Amino acid sequence: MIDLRSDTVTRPGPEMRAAMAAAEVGDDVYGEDPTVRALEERTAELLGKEAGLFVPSGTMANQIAIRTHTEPGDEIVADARSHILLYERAAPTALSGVMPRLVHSERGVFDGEAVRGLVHGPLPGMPAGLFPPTRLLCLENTHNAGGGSVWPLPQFAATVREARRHGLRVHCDGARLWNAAVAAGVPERAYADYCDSVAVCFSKGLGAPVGSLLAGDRAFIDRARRFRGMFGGGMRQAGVLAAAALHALDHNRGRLAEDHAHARILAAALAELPGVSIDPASVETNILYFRLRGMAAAKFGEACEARGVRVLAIGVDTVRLVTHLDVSRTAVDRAITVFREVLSS
Ligand code: TLP
Repeated sequence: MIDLRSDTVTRPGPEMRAAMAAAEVGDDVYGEDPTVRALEERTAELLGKEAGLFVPSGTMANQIAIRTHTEPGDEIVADARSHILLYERAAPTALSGVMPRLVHSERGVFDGEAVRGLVHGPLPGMPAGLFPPTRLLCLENTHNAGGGSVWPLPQFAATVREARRHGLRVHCDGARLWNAAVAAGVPERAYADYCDSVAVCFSKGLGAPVGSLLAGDRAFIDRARRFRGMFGGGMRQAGVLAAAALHALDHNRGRLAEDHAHARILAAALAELPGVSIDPASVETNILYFRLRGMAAAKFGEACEARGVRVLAIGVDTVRLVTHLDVSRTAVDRAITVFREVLSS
């Protein structure tokens, strides 16, 4: 089976499993797991931050960040189709009691003006303290629902600058910051330098089975540790998982450009097929979306699955494909053959 639903579907290979089996471990809630510590230090350094906190998932990393930056009754600003607002089960309201204010953008990438428009200014004649404080800006890079889009670094910097002007703190959902860095040709920390906190995932393009990390300054991470415990994310001998993440950093970060090339090949082939709408030029990293005319996405998905290719029917007429470690060039060619068969049958 060729699984193009997500880059979360990768399975650890023999070398990664060997690294996991050999990991030195301890009770991480006591701070005694040397492999977790090594991962936290290494990733924080890579992101140019003082400290890191290993957590089970990207969702938890984002939600701990929101809880740590805010107090109930605050507002946060995020793209309307950000993962934080679209796919995290209303956690910002349920767990942090914050009010989300939405930026409506084309591909999840916007500018300072959009932020400025959502921050309340003092209004003469209105009571002081009428509006809740707007505390946090959340940016996503790459942007999943935006089609794996990459923030151009100067635009990222300018948007953050405007947010700072209004006293906002800044969190980056960098589940796929690795991909953004490769596509933009800059180190991850070039983006991270502008942010107070960054969440990165090891379980997506990097191919580890589990694990994400939240990075920030020491005081932020100390406070975040409290909320990791509150949200049930304290793990014990988590070194077996951290070892997989360290292995992923060493071996799988350097190959992400291959996934991006595979996504471009898929997009170019799809653009030639009847009944498919896709702009190949919009494919910047390892995620692509296309629309179908004349066939429901779910039906397309079933027909592909019957031929050994899994895709994600993400809407009535929209399909998502994600390339990753376990999708070879041969698999890409096979998937294209299957798409052609299904759409011409
Ligand atoms: N995204 C998953 C699904 O939830 C949609 C996927 O298959 O793409 N931030 C971003 C930008 C993400 O894409 C994801 C996962 C997360 C956070 C959450 O990570 P996990 O699944 O580890 O909680």
